[in-house]
Amino acid sequence: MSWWKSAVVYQVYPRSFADSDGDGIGDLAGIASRLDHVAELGADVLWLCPVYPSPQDDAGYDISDYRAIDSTFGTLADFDRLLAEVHARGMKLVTDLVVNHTSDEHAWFAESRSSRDSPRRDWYWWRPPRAGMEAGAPGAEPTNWRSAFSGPAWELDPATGEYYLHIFSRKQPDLNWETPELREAIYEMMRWWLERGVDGFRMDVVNFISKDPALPDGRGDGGAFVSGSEHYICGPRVHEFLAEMHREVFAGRDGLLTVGEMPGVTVEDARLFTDPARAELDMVFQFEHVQLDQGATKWDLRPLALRDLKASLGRWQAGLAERGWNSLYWGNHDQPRAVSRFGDDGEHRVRAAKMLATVLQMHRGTPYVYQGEELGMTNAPFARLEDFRDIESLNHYAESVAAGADPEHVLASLRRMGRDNARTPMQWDASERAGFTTGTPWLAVNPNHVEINAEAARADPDSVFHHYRRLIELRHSEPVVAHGDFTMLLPDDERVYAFTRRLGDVELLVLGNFSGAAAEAAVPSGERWRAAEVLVGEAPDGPLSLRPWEGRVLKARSAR
Ligand code: TEU
Repeated sequence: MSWWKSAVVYQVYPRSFADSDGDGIGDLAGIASRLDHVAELGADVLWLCPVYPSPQDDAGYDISDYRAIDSTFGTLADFDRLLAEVHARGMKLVTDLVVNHTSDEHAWFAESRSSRDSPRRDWYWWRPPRAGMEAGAPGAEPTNWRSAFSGPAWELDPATGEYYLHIFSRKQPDLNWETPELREAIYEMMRWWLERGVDGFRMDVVNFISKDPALPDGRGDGGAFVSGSEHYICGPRVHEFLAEMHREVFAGRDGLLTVGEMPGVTVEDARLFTDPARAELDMVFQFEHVQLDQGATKWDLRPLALRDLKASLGRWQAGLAERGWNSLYWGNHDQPRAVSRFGDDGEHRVRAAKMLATVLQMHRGTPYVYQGEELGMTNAPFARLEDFRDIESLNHYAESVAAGADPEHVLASLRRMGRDNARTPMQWDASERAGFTTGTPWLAVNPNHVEINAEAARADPDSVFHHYRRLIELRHSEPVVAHGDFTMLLPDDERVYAFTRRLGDVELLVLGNFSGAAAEAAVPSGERWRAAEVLVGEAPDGPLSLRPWEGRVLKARSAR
């Protein structure tokens, strides 16, 4: 029963959605008070980023207790109320499951680090210093792996003289999934949330959970430390673990959605993860299309070539056509704002935001809308380092400036790629704090909220918001959108994104102009399409003529 094939997911980043108590940080009661916005959009599922107790070293992705709510966000009673409110609107609630690592303040880690013979020692990855070296000496880390948040992926615990592995911050020690008791504890916790009524999980970096237990050094020459990710991305037991999780947690339960976040996953692996016959996950988030404008690291900015975008997304469409399923996204809490990154956030902002929505939502797969995307929210005008909050950006700045990089150059890349762009408060109205809080927001409100906000968007029938609403409605009412096949057209066109979808005798042609100049879509069977019905958008200059950043969907019936 794949109900999620015709569903659209709306992602809520709780810190930045709505603050009910004036402390400047969003909370569960705030989300509950704004649910009608999501319901009106027509979303079927709400994905809630982590709200568990956390020292907030990585904005909640460092969890210190899996079965409670951080007091910043509210209480378990608030969670239950939110869940009931979501269900009352006919929507489902999917929570974030972060089980590649915990916080170093989780009771499991406290026990694990307490001594070398702690019964929970093997719940994390502990290793002695590199052979022949003194603990704490430069280069004595057990492997040369780098942390995703700069510096080595190992931290020395002086009390026991061993290092623990942390792929993310040093306050996010990696769990050791080789230990059966740890896996059982996680499954039990997941069942606890399902019994509470949640409808599934978005699983954080879940393709990192199986490491090569030999922990070999990483390959390549990036200086003293290299990624090492070839030893933990889709590691040797990852399919086994996810199949086991499915048996232990999901088997026999209906109506759920599971999506694995998987940096570095290939199409071939994704097909295995999402093949229903294998019973692992419903879908995965892949990262290829959000790395095409990046070089060796995410801070290495490169212009995006539309041909590369089409080649990549087209390959994913083809690769998961027969077996498996795609999730579709332009942005989330880790990515810059879509309209600023892939479109135009100046003169053509509204048209570009609509075009991006049209193109993405008409792909085959389950679309994810990140909060504010439905308003065409943009990147933020961060001026100085002090304007940023994210650990990834702050650590990267400190490391590269210490290594001699030009601070202005580093700041420029933070402005473009930094995760705080996606995390500025949701823009509800034109008032001073955008209707997000009555206090001081934890991250500054984008000054453009006076123009870009939900209140204005809902009042304007031509807004980005109403465009999203119509696209979601279309997915619900036109079976070809969810179930049709997919054919990419014009792979070499540098400006026009074009593809068809077909189911039975219904065919859609989807067009997007990824440029600031007018463009003609030179698609095959042009005559037929010129006579077709305009299903989404307008066509003042003709069905195949696109204004700057314009998107469109045409519908035809074949005579077969
Ligand atoms: O992100 C995983 C991830 O690999 C990246 O998207 C990450 O955000 C980083 O920018 C790499 O450059 C997930 C969460 O979505 C993210 O918010 C967490 O920080 C991370 O895992 C650790 O839990």
